[in-house]
Amino acid sequence: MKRLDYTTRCSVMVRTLSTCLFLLFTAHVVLGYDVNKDLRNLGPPAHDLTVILSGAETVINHYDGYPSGRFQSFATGPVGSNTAMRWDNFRDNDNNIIDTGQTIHVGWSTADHSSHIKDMYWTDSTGQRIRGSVVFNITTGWRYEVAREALILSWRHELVPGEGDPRPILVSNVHMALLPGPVPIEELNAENRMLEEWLQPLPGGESFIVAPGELHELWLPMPPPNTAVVLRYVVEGPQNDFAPQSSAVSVDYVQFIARPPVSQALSPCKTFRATLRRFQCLCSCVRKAASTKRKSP
Ligand SMILES: [Ca+2]
Repeated sequence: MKRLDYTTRCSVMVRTLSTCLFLLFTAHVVLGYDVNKDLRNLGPPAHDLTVILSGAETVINHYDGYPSGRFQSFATGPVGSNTAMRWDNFRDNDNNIIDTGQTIHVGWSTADHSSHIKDMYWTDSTGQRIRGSVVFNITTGWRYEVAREALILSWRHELVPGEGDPRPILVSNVHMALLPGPVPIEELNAENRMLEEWLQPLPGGESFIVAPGELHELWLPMPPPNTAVVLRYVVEGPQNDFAPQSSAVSVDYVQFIARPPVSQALSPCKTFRATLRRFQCLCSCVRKAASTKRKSP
C-alpha cells in the first residue's frame, strides 16, 4: 500500500511537471514576433504586395492595412523551401491602386519569434512582380549577453531579391519603447498615438548603412523579463545620386518579448527590485538621449 502511494505521488509529480513544461512551451509558442510596415511607394503605381520569408514559417496573424487603404485578400503558403505572403485586392478611397507616393500598411506575426524577409516587391494587376521592383528590408534580431546583462539588438541585411543584386540599406531614426506587455498587431503602427509618445530615440540608431550579408548591432541594458520591446525605424536606399533606391520607403515597427535565458530567469538573485532598477535605468537612458536630441540644434 505504501509503495502504491509513493508511485501515485511520483505519477502526480510527473504529471505536474509535464503540465508546467506544456504551459511553458505553450506560452513560448503564443508569444509571436510582430512586424508591421508602412510602405510609401516610390513608383511606378502598383496593385498588390508580395513578401517572401526565408524557410518555412508559420504566420499566426496578419494585418491588411488602414481603413483608408486596405487589402481585401491575404494568402500565405510555401514557395519552394520558402514562405510567401501575398496581399491582394487593394481598396482605397480613389482608384484602388497604390499610386506613386501613396503609403500602405501591412503586418504579420510568426510563431517562432523570428522571421527573415528574403524578397519583397510590388505586383501588377496579374499578381506578377513589377519589373525591377525590390522593396528593401532589413531583418531585426536580438540576443542576450548574460555576462554583461545586455540585450543586443541587431539589423542583419539578408535580402536576396529575385531581380538584381543585393544593395546596401540605410537604416535611420531608430526609436524604441519598453512596455509592460505587447501591443496588439493591429495597434502596432503610426495611428497608435500613445505608442508614438512612448517611442524614444535609441542612442546610436540615428543612421547607419548595412552592406549585403552584414550586421549592425546596438547594445542595451537588459530590460526586465517579459518586457515588450517595440522598435521603429526607417529603411531605404542610401541617399546619394548613385545608390540604387528601394521601390518604397519603409517605416518598420517590430515587436518582441524580452525573455532572458532560462537559467537566468530562474536565478533567485534576479529579484523584482533588481529588474525594476534596470528598467528605470534604461528608461532614464532613453529619456536622456531624447532630451539631448531635443536640445541640439
Ligand atoms: Ca490609390
